[in-house]
Amino acid sequence: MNHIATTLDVNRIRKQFPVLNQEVNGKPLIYFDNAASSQTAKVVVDALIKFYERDHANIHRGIHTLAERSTKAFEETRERAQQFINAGEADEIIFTKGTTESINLVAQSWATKFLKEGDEILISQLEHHSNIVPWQLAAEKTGAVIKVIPINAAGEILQDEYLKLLNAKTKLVAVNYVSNSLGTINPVKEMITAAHDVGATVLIDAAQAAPHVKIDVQDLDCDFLALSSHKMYGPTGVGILYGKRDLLEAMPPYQGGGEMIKDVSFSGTTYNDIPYKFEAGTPNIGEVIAFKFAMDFIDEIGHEAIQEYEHKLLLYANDKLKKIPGFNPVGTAKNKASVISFLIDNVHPYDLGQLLDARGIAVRTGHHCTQPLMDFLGIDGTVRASFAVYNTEKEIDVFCEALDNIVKKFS
Ligand code: 7TS
Repeated sequence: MNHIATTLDVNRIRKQFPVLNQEVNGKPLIYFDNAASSQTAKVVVDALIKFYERDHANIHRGIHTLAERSTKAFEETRERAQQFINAGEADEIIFTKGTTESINLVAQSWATKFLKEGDEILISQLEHHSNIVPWQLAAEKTGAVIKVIPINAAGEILQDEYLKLLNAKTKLVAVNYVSNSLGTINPVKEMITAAHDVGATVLIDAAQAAPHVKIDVQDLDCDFLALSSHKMYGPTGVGILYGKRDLLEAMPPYQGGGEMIKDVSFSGTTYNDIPYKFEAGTPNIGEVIAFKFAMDFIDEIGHEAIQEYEHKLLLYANDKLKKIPGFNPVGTAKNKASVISFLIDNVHPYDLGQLLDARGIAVRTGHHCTQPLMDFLGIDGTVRASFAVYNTEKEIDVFCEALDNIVKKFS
């Protein structure tokens, strides 16, 4: 692998993202909507093109050369993902279409088998709808009850309150590693240990953590972990569910169809071993294959270098933004990823989003699929700028200058 230098060289990294070299509304594009979806690295796009131009065949089903090629590359991504999150074995990696599907898989398969009336599911006030609604559906089916771990005004989970909520009835704790709306990095390792002390199973929503933080599922000792490729410079339509082998083996299938069976007859069907038991039907083969290159891309730069660089961008932006009249940060946790949510006095977030877009700057506005969090904060939404490894201080300068101009127009 020789695309990226071992130390972070942003100019070299930007060469992997030709999409950034374009004008939007007559201005150079500044892409600060990375928490929603990051841009796709060229090595990933090249792998996708190669698959569709040369290797396309269905997997696990044919003995012809193309089928063998695609099956081999598909399974290589599983091994790469195992390595990327340090899972004990590749069979503990299930391909899904993203974090949402990974969580729904656990909520439908594990939860409906193992939860019963009166059991408690703990989630935090910080969760994305994808880590709320599947549990509401599971609670409706099983009679389990959802309890919410409170947070403080800075957007940090109140650990004392969390410990108080844990009890013998707690069967599942499902929390995010990094908050998409506020960027809070949660102390998930400690939270997992405390949950295990009362015998609870833990799912970590790592959708926002995966591009920024080194994930080690064995060190964390989480039972399940979910992530999405499209937030990691990879293709859309691919995600991972990591699960410990004993849990996955005890779970019923999530969907029925081809590939997830051993034998089918009208008198009964026997299911395949993990991970195939949970991979019914033809998956996003090319996208899974290309996802490997996204993990290579991240690992070549290195999580340490990524975190250091992005933290520098965060501090730089914080420093400049606080000088803008009427700027109010939303979410000021001590331990934060490179996400800045904010409001500006007397300017609606939606207007800000549009006026920034008119200047070529992409940010996200709204509730960011965290309505319960917005309710807690007493707001409808925020403007969110989220930085990736290809963003620069110069872009932050242009962004702050644009905001300053917009604010002046409104005052
Ligand atoms: N969990 C978290 C913490 C997320 O940030 C997201 C997506 C999801 C789950 C769902 O991921 P998906 O890949 O299955 O869609 N977050 C966002 C966001 O902040 N803006 O757009 C999508």
